[in-house]
Amino acid sequence: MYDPQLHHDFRLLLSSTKNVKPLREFEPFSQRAFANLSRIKKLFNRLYGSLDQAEEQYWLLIQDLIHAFKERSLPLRRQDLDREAKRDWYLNEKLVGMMLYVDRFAGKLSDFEGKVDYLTELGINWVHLMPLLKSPEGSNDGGYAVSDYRSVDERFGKLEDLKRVADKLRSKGMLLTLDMVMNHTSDQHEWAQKAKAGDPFYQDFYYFFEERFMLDEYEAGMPEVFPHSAPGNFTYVEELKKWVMTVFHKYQWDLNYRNPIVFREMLKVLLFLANLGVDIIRLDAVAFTWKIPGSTSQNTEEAHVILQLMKACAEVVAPGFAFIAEAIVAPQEVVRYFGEGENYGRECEIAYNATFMALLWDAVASSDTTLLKMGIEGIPPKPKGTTWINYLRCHDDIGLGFEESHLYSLGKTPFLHKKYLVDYYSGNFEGSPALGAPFAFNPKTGDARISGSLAALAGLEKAVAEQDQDLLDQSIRKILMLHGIILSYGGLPLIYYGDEIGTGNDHSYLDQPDKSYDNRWMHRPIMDWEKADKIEVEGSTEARIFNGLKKLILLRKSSPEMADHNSISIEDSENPAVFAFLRWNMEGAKTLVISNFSDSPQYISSALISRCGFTPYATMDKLEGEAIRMYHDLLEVPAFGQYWLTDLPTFEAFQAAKEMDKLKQEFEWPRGN
Ligand code: OTU
Repeated sequence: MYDPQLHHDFRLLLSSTKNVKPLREFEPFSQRAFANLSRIKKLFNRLYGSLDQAEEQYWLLIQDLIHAFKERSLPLRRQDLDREAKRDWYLNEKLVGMMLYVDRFAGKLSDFEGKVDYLTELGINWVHLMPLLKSPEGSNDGGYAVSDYRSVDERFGKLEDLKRVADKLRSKGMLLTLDMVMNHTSDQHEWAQKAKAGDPFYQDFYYFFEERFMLDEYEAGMPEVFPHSAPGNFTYVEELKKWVMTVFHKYQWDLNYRNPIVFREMLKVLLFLANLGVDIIRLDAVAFTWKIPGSTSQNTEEAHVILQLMKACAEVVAPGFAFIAEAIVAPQEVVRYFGEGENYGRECEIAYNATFMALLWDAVASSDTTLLKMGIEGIPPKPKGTTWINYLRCHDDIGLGFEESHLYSLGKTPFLHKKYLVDYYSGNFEGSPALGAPFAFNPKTGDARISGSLAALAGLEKAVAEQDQDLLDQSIRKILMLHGIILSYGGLPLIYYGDEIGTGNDHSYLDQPDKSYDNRWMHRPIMDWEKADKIEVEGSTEARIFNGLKKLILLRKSSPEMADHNSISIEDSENPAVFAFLRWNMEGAKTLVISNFSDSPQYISSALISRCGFTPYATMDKLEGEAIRMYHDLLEVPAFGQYWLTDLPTFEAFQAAKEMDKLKQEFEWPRGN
């Protein structure tokens, strides 16, 4: 929107800011600013318009943007322009991610550099390095309690090391994700320390209450995130004789975004991380950032405005910088983080598909994909240009909140079904091969979530311990089948470190007082590199999983229909144990992914294949690279088996492809082609 006064003032501000010469270099920035200034103002005023300092703070914010752009390196500015032209750089079928703790995976950042080849060997070209900014020794929630957003914790090295890693990844064409812990700081952060020392300016950075009754209205509506280890949402600060809001642990103080200075400070942190060379930022706990007394204080309108405003500002400074919303909330709520209404598609580009993840685990425990299908269909459509992170495991627990009406319609009682799943994955159910554990059991509600590594939940750990060959084979198939799904389902696959070699639970956390209260540490292993070496041993469990995954990754990358343009349809397999979906693109490429969630072979009819536009007897499975064989119009899907079905190339097409290959080898294509 054209706003002459705003634009005039902006020009004035820019030209009076030091070191913005040559102005020519600021051209793309100014253009983007002109396009966004009024929107930024509108969003800013929705949060802060009623404050006396609103106008002043708005211009300070704009000045922050100028400074941040000034700090942005030339290669990153150039990359921004490229990415603006290729808006779908993060929707790509070529992208495959892994998340890992640098210290637990490799040691220091400098050691991590030496492990990058291991990742590329698997086909990983995007890494999420879990929290590595400065955080207190001892309890720090795995780094999600940051005490300094501008330095790297010495456990990992120095800021210089992080910059070097970022550069190295970029030079290899790999993407980097870091966390932005935006809802809270550590109680050791300078702001918290100053607040504790009595400085009212910094007390305003947090939610403080002098009397208990003042917070009761907040507390009444707020659920507890860690009821077992951190009950309640407030902590008494003895020094001040005041209560401070602590939704997570008592050492994680919730930031008060009602204060525009907090917003600005956190935006500066965000842009600082962008300027380090982070490509995609994971915004932690985005659902929690704006509290309203009496409400759950999650997913509030204002929490969305905060993100929209951050996005609009980031677009001006660093348009090649994407946001992941870490909102582990109901599907109707998650999609709102992509932006809705006039902000449709203008909030976060990426969000965790936690519902899909939990539904997959439900289907595994039930050998039945009905709830999975219903659940997916219940996820509202997302805007084009946005995408999911599809994952099986991460550093957190698995929440089991399913749509209750779906469960009732299947004749299941939500509470009992959840209990079944918790028992199943804790190995407390007859016949369950799982070795996980309940997480955050809440005696008040009877609620619980699940901890445990993929290998533990899928039965592999038990198979190894009991030397049960059948169970071993079965769990490897299960692990590959599940990965095959996240690698082909619409979105970005994110593999959890250690899962590529079937790492089991790690119980060493129990001896560490800073971790023993939190059993999520059982699935945050110290990487066992001797085990990883076994990927070279033919037939070993590690080799079977690693190579199986590698193949799936290669196949994803060579199937352009795997790029996420909302091009997916869930298909009716007419067999509850079998999950089927079709991926396609506008150029006519398509793949039908069929997965069997049971431990016995299942059959699907050729009608499914025909319905998806294939000729049943001229269809091949990309995974095996051969034509499928059907008997009496039925296709057998082995126990925990999977197909990626596509057209069998005709003899002519095959010949033509061969010719093409020959041609490619004989000619060197002219440059620039
Ligand atoms: C996130 O968690 C992180 O992933 C957790 O590791 C942190 O403990 C937490 O934030 C605090 O920083 O906020 O939006 O196990 O699923 O706390 C959801 C519970 C979150 C997590 C939940 C999640």
